[in-house]
Parts: sequence; structure tokens; C-alpha cells
Amino acid sequence: MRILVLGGDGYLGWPTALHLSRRGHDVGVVDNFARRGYDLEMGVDSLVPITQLQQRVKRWEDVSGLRVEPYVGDLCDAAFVYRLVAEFRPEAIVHFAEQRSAPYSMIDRHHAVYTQTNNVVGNLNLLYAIAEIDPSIHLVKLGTMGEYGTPNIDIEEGFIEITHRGRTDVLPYPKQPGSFYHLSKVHDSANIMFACRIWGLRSTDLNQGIVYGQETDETVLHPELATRFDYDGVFGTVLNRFCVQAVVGHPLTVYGKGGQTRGMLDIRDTLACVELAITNPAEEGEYRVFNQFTESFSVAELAEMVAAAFPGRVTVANIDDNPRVEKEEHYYRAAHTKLLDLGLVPHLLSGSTISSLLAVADRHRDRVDPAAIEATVQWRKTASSLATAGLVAESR
Ligand code: NAD
Ligand code: USQ
Repeated sequence: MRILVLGGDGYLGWPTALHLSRRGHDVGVVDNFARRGYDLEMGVDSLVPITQLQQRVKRWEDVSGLRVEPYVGDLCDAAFVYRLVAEFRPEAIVHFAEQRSAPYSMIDRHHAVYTQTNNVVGNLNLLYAIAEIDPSIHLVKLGTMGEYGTPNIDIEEGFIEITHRGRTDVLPYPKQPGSFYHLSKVHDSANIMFACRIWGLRSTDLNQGIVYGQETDETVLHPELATRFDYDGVFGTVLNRFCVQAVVGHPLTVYGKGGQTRGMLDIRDTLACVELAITNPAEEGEYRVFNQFTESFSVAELAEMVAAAFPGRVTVANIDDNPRVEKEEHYYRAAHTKLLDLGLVPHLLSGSTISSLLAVADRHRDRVDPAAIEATVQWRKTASSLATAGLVAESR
């Protein structure tokens, strides 16, 4: 199958592209290197060194004899998107290419606007290009479990049957996202669902949980095939961060009470889920949602698991002043059967998974910048932070 991987230079996009290439697909990799730019902006870097896209592509060809075709461009540039789709003629497009950090989107007005513009406009350009060039293309879009938030009822897979005043309908599950980034995914979902309804497009929205891990069958074949690994306070996700913190002797940064519970999955399962979605495409006009995670854990449980797997001493720092505004203790039960029904065999989180993550962190411990670990972005706004961001002036 001909498959475009948008965001193919990123943490998940690059290993997905290699996996699909090895599985015999013709793969194009698209990126504008925005992610590398955020590193420069924040003064941080991937823990594991990553090579430039052209070099990665060349190395993959040397190692595997297979070629993935690189395309450099911005999804917010409609002309680029149209050209890309018209030239490559994909049968499926996997769309990872968004600003994906909740803290980054909460830095200030500028970063919130950037995140929503980049994500929503890029996705909208893509929907138009698909509709006008080839509506049979299957769009596999990365969404997030965070679209649902943490309601006090079970979370369903995209839709919920509601009976209201004697009438019943199946409706999109209510969304209560926790950051302007997560909100951008909600807006994308609404736009995709609408495009499927009015233009007959086919799409799978993968509401993915938090991904952990860094190594896949393909990326371990050569150091220049490695994917990025973020541990900093803005882009690092919780379990990856805890493993790096344990290795460098930093107390594990559990925000608030630590009862925040999230769906999680191994990076190797991201690849498998995307492949399952592609090889079992949505029908014409169908908008479907898969909840893409395999297990859920609270932040405190994750800290305990890392402490148990680490051979040395680990301390846990409960950071009372949670930088985020979120429920710290809550009910959480989310359905996730659709990918299992398609044949997903999950890699569940075990002590040995954590040990292998700790080993990755240990190999690169010299590259850890302790200052980068601190959480610097606050969800709450004070009068002075609003003034600094220019919001007070703007609102006059
Ligand atoms: P990432 O930032 O490492 O990769 C995203 C890539 O998209 C980057 O290389 C970036 O340069 C590119 N990109 C961003 N905007 C672009 C644009 N306008 N045009 C072209 N390229 C652009 O992120 P990731 O962790 O690989 O996540 C990939 C996707 O999966 C995101 O959409 C994210 O929301 C979603 N997701 C990630 C996780 C996770 O734990 N990492 C969990 C759930 C969902
Ligand atoms: N947390 C800590 N300590 C830390 C880091 C995080 O306690 O050092 C807590 C956060 O407060 C939050 C939870 O851990 O309650 C998860 O935070 P995270 O940064 O690991 O994940 P999140 O911000 O939700 O975002 C990540 C990805 C995003 C994806 C999302 C999936 O960056 O792209 O959409 O996971 S989900 O969480 O299902 O929405």
C-alpha cells in the first residue's frame, strides 16, 4: 500500500514509517522539523541523539535495502499539501504532524494560538486535499485519550448512547480536555467527523494514550535509526521522565496527589495499532474512533513501578503545587476493545520493560540537563503573568 506518514521525523512518526516500510508498504515521510525547532526554542534536546531526516533515510536504505521518500514541508501550507497528495497518490495517510505537548500549549497566548492554528489548520488543509484529490484515501489521524478528560462515568470508544426525555441517540462522547493542546485534538475530531459526513471521506481517529519506550524492532538496527526521547518538563511524558529521573538521582516528580490516571501504551503497540487501522480501513463515509491504549495507571503507581525496577535508591517528590489544573483523584475506566478485536497483542508494562527504558536512560545519562527536568509551565495565570504575556494590553 502507498502510505504517507505525516510528522515522520517525530518520536512516533519515524519508527512508524520504518515499521510500515519493513512490512512492504511504499512509505513517504513528511515533516517541517517544527519539533526540532521547539528544542532550540526551549534550549533542550532529545536524550537519545537523533540524526537528520535525510541521513536517517539514507541509513535505513543501507540497513534494509528499503527506501522511504522524504518530503519537507508544512501542513499549514495548503499548496504543499495538495502537491504532496497529488504527487504521492497515497492510499492511506497517517497524520502525526501536530504540536503535541500540553505544557507547550499552555506557556502563553502565543503558544496556545500557535498550537491550535498549526494543528487545526494543518488538519483542515489535509481534509480538503483528500476530498478534492482522492476521497478514497483513508485518513488515520492521531488523536488523544485526553480529549475525553476524566469524567465520573465510563469512557466509551468515541460514541455514547444517550436516552434523553424518552428519545435515544448515539452521540459523540462528551469532551472535557485538559489543555489547549488537547482541545486542538477535539477540534480536529469534530472537523474530521464533519468531513466524513458531508464528503464521504473515510477516517480512523486513534485516541491514543501516553506512549512510553524508545526502541522498536527497526530503530535498534543502527544508532542512526534511533527515535527521539524527551525527558524535559515541557515535552517529556510521565513514564519516560520518571526513568530518566531515577537514573540521574532526581526525585520522581509526581504532580499533586498522583492519583491522575491515564491510558498508556508501549511505543511498539503504537506501530501495531496504526498498522491494524491501515490494513482494516474505515468504510467510505465512516468516521470511527479507536481508543489506543492497553492499560491504565495512576502517576503514583508509575512512580512506584519505576522505584521497584531501579536497582538503586529512588525518592519520590510529591509536588504539592501541581503546575497543571487537573483532577488528582478520580474515577477512570475507559473502553479499549476495538484494536484488540482487530488482533492487537499488547506489550504490557512490566518490570523488564521499565528496566529496558532505564537502560536507555543510563546509556545517555551524560546528556541529561538537570535544569531541563523542572516543570516550568503553569496552567494557572496570575495578573503578572497575564501582563507579561501582553494579554492585559491586548484586552484593552
Ligand atoms: P513529535 O512532536 O515527536 O512528532 C510530531 C512531528 O510532526 C514532529 O516531527 C514535527 O516536526 C511534525 N510537525 C508538527 N507540525 C507540523 C506541520 N505543521 N507540518 C509538518 N510537520 C509538522 O510528537 P509524537 O510524540 O511523535 O506524537 C505524534 C502524534 O501522536 C501527535 O499528533 C500527538 O498528539 C499524538 N500522540 C502522542 C502521544 C505521545 O505520548 N507521544 C500520545 C498520544 C497521542
Ligand atoms: N505528570 C506528573 N509528573 C511529571 C509529568 C507528568 O505527575 O513529571 C502527570 C501530569 O500532571 C498528568 C500525567 O502525568 O496528569 C500525564 O502527563 P504527560 O505529560 O505524561 O502526558 P500529557 O500531558 O497528557 O500528554 C501526553 C502527550 C500528548 C498525548 C497525551 C495522551 O504529550 O501528545 O496526547 O499524552 S493522553 O494523556 O491520553 O491525553
